[in-house]
Amino acid sequence: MTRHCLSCWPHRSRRPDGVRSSGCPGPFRRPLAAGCASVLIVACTAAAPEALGCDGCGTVQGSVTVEQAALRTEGPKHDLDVVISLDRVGGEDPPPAAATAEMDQRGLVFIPHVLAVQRGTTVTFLNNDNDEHNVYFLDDRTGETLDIGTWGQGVAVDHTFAEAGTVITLCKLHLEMAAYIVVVKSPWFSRITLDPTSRRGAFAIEDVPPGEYELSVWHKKLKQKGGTTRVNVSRGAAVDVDAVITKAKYATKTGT
Ligand SMILES: [Cu+2]
Repeated sequence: MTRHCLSCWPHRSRRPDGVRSSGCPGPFRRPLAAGCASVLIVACTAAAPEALGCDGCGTVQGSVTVEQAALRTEGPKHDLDVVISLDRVGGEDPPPAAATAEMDQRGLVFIPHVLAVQRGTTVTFLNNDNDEHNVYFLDDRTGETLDIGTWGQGVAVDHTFAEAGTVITLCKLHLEMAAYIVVVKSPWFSRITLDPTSRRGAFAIEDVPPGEYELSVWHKKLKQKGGTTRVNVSRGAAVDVDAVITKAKYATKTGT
């Protein structure tokens, strides 16, 4: 997450006619303050992830099942979204992607409710309501907040998430609005929606280079039972992982 870089806030506004204008003039062109150097690097030097379409890559696939926990299965803030991600063990993740994603505000709801992106991704925040909306971030780990502004219908503001972590996304004008941006380190991740009846969902992460990884399962309320799972991907192989998420008190790793 790009925290508190207000002097070089890398957002742009999009006018209702669709033409982007600079709401923070020249953040990518002028010299940045020292604390913002990482923003410039992320924006300008990101390379295509090596994972995409690589020879000999494997697939990590499987399922996520809920145990011993109730789930909200309906409404815009349901509990069915899960993010599965892989972190390479003892090696570098590919450089942050210069990717883009969108989060809309429509009908007083953030859409999607859970957005997963690789660090370095620029998210465009849209407003498709007649009302003004605000966007501010609450870092789930540090408790730090960042308000990126309030704007009306048809305007869009970009924000680049440079650090991995969970960013709770809120609107100061509509306290019922909430979303989660799950910023992961690597390009190997998948967001799935659990089936509300079976409380289970399948996932497949493709184009994973051979090597060792830690598989993490993120859910806004529940924890991965036993903690992260070590996964070894062989050349061209598919690895099956069946993960469980449950209440934190049941998730603690035992017997180790
Ligand atoms: Cu709002």
